[in-house]
Order: sequence, then C-alpha cells, then structure tokens
Amino acid sequence: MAMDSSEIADRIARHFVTEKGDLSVKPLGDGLINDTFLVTEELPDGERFVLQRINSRVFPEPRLIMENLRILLSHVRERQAGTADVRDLKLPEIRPTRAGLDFWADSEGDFWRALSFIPNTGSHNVLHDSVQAEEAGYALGRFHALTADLDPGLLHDTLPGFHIAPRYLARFEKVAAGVQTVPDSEELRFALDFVGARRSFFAVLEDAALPLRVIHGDPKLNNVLFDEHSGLAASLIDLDTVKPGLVHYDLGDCLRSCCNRSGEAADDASTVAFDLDVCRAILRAYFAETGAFLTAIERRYLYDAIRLLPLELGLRFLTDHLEGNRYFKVERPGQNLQRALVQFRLAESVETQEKSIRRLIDERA
Ligand code: GN1
Ligand code: MG
Repeated sequence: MAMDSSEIADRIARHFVTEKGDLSVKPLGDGLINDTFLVTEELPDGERFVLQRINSRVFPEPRLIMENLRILLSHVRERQAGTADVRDLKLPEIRPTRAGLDFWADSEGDFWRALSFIPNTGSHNVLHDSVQAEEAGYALGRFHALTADLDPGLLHDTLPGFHIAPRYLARFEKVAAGVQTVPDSEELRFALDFVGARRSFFAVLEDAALPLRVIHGDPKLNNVLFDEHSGLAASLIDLDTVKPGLVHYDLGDCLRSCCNRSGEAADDASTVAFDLDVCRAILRAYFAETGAFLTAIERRYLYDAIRLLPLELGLRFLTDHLEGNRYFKVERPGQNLQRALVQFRLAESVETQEKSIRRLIDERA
C-alpha cells in the first residue's frame, strides 16, 4: 500500500533510531525493484541512513538477503582488517532496529531494512570520462577479489533463476505464446524477431561448466559510489543479489551498463552503441584486480557474457512488457518495451564489434 514520506518516517524509520527528534524521509536513487529512501535525523549530530522496502514479489524470502549480507560484510571486514591505510571499497553496514533486529516487518507484511549512508559520495547514470570507467572496473574487480575466498556455498540463493538466461527464454516463450494479439507495433515485431534469431545463444554460459563464485548480481554503473572529492570509486552498493553465480553475469552487466553512453533509459534506441574505449578501460582495471584468480575457461567465455547480458536484460524487459509490467516499475505504458529495445541495440552493437572486443579481452586477460 502506498505510504507518504511522513508516514514512512513515523511508522517505519522510527524503529531504526534511538533518539526522539524529527526524521526527514526522501526518495533515493531510481531502482526498478525496491523502494529506497534517505532518512535524516533532524538533530544537531543527526545521522543519515538508507531505508529500503524490499520488494517481496521479487525476493521470495527477504530475510535471506540480510543473512547473506551479514556473511558478506563479516568476510570483507576480516579481509580488510589491518589495511585501513590502503585504498579499498567501503561497503554499507547494516543498521539494526532499536530492538536489535536486522529488519522490520510492518503490519502489512512488508519487509524494511536500513543501511549506513556512505557520506560524500554520489552515483552516475551515464559515464562522463575514462577515469570513471577505470573506477567502475576497479570496483567490480575489487569486489570479486575480496570475495574470491568466500565459499559461495555459504550464501543463500536469494533470487532463484536470477541471470539464468535459458530460464528467462523459456518464460518469455510461454508468455509470448499466451499473448493472442498480433504485435501492434513495428518495435514489438523487431523485439520478438531479435530474440527469435538468437534463441540458441541463451544457454551459452549455463552449458559451459563455469565455476560458481560469489557475485554481486547487479553491478551497473549507478551502483558504484564515487567519492565527491577524488572522483574515485568508494563503494559498490545494492547488495541484495549477492549470491552464488558466475563472474560473467557481473562483468557482462557492468559493461552493458557502463559502455552504453546513451544510458539505459535512452528515448531513442538508435543512438545506443557499445563504447569500446570504455570497455578497454574497464577491462584493464578489472583484470588488474582479478588476474590472479580468473581461470582460463572463465576468460574464454567473457565475450559471450558481454553479448549475453544486454540480450538477457532486454528479454526480461520485453517479457515484463508482455505480462503487463509486473516486475520492473514503469512510469508510462510501453516503457519496458523501450528499455528492451535499448538493450537489444546494445547487444547488436556488441555483435558487430565482436572481433575488437575479443581482442581487448585477449590483450588484457
Ligand atoms: C533491477 O532495482 P534495480 O534497478 O537495482 C534488476 C537488475 C537490472 C536493473 C536494470 C533484482 O535492478 O537485474 O539489471 O533493474 N534487479 C533485479 O536497471 O531484478
Ligand atoms: Mg539492484
């Protein structure tokens, strides 16, 4: 049920503070799944923190997200102990409720949790320069390096099927078969044909017997926090999809987000292209952090991941469009179709630059 900001402040945020003062609550970021707010305690030394309502239609057991987060944070803390003077990622901390719980379940059954706000940082929806590109590559590489010795078997699967492309394809085909009407637009026809022509490619990673590792799951550009003063990557946030998976999902997702300089929300898909210079900078920084442990078979499938991830996200948007926008939030009808077209154009641009992208990987890997 919709709540306004003052209601959230009084009914929810209140459980995460000990002081009595006023709380201000403002929407934060533009995530497509959860609802995110910045809470400020209106007191002389008042703190700021991030409050989120986890979308329980998407995440079947939100409690498991918090268990994974505890495991991740304590592992990273151990790895970072004694290295305080060295530059490193700073991950958000859990802010428990006054009663010491990791989350608050409200009377409607909604699941809320709070995290520390990392001060003096900001995020970008599109990349501005090559320093930012390197920094995004560093952030993901560092995350993989920090978790390379964390047993993925210790983590729950908080979102079964996430990034399993053949499952998305199967779901799409089921939904598309149930849509009786003939495609009502050229765009929809294009999108359906685009997927149809690539059916056999969707299983490429799942068929390859790649090793399971700890993944971030959603390392798109605006989940990297940049320090306001130095411009360097300070944090990688949005840790809800940290779980066992393939590094390919992460690297593919990071590149599909960063190398699309028109942005995920571009109005005109024909302007979308995959930027090779950004790709080069990201790979350079990513491999500097992960070169020591990535295996030969993992390297061999990186190009496929770079092609697959935009295709997969496009397919997820397209399926949601056909199903009536039940997964990704929309502000207007047709928005998920438009998002799908952007990702498909990006995948096409990857395909036409296959040779150059493979060369970049081979040079760097
Ligand atoms: C979703 O909610 P948000 O914006 O953090 C989605 C990602 C997509 C992304 C596209 C759990 O993330 O997989 O890449 O939208 N998250 C989930 O913007 O499905
Ligand atoms: Mg996310």
